[in-house]
Amino acid sequence: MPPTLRLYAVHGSHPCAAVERALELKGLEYRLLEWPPPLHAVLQPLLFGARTVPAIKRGSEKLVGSRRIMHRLDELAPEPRLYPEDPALRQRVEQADLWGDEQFQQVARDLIWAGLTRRPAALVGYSRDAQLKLPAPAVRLIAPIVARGAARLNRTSPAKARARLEALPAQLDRIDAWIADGTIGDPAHPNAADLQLLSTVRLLYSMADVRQILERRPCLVAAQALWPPILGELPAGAIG
Ligand SMILES: N[C@@H](CCC(=O)N[C@@H](CS)C(=O)NCC(=O)O)C(=O)O
Repeated sequence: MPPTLRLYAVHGSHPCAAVERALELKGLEYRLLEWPPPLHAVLQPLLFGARTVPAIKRGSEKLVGSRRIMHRLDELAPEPRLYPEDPALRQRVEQADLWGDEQFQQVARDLIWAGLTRRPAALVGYSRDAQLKLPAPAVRLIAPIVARGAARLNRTSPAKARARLEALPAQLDRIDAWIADGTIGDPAHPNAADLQLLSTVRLLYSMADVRQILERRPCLVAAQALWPPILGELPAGAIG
């Protein structure tokens, strides 16, 4: 029997949602383990030698990072492919995936943690379907500390969030162009770049200050075809 695959995640993390969807698409069995933040910052380095999630463990094999994991999943279960076989298309998907991992993911982290620092009570909504069920008053109590800690880890601030918001339309244009040229956006065959980019779009849409920028965009439609909306909401005025 193959070893059980364990996915280590933090609830609400967009790259974790991307990897989880990849596992589902491939029909791979897995166990999800959600660290309650900020415990991940202590426990992930002990277990994986790195602080970030997603990470997977399969027997003695350990991997950290959404792109490394998705490449490995293509080896473990080749169909349906996350990285296309056609070399030209694969190159485009790899490029979009890389940009999503190294640039675009951080936009959502900078916005959400800056926003939650100003409106910590919103963390209650985002935690509603977490593995660790804490009563709402307990989440409300720890939310300011969690938000401030995460904002510090991500080096974000209200000023940085405002700058991120201004730069966002051009970044969404880039994703919509990848949909237009067929790099991503085939709902019947989501690839690694779909999961990487659209998981971030989905998280962005949970923030009221960002919604207007996303409305009617092809990337929002594509994200909504892959996932139901996120339960939480960052209220208007939290950013900006
Ligand atoms: N870009 C990397 C990093 C992911 C990343 O930064 N994940 C965040 C959650 S969305 C995290 O682990 N943050 C915790 C921390 O930095 O301590 C990936 O896709 O795996």
